[in-house]
Amino acid sequence: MAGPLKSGKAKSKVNLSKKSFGIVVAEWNDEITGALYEGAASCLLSHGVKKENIVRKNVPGSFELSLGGLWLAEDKKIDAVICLGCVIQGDTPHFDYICQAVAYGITHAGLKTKKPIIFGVLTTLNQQQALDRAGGKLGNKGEEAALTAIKMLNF
Ligand code: DLZ
Repeated sequence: MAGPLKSGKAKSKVNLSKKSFGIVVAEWNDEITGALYEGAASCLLSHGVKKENIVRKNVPGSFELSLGGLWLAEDKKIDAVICLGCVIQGDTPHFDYICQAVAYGITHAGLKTKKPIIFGVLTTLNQQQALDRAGGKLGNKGEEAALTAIKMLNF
């Protein structure tokens, strides 16, 4: 296999109908992050996760995903968290600061809570690269993030 499972079905030994997922969605670039959410949620549903066991929370931007993810993971009812965002490079170095901060923050939140907190953040050079990865010609990274969460619950 050249990389992780990007779409389709993941085998699950755990009963996913009994698992709860938190999905944190950044409002910046909401056309993209909305599509990532649809990909993640439909993937979870197709694996037997109950609709009522998918909790969506929005945060303003990708920078806030770490704290939003941490808060959801601290909830005893939540088994895994998926963080969805899209940072598009601009003229200033904001891109590097936000990407580094959110990558570190999500890692830290997972280690602190000992729960899977998945990094579903697109870090692209332009809008087209983001569209390609949010249901376009390169698939949907939200779906990939959901499959990663399922795999981690099967660790
Ligand atoms: C400020 C900012 C900029 C310039 N670009 C993005 C972006 O491309 N994607 C994204 O998710 N958020 C962006 N933000 C907002 C920051 O993530 C954050 O919400 C603000 O800096 C407030 O903390």
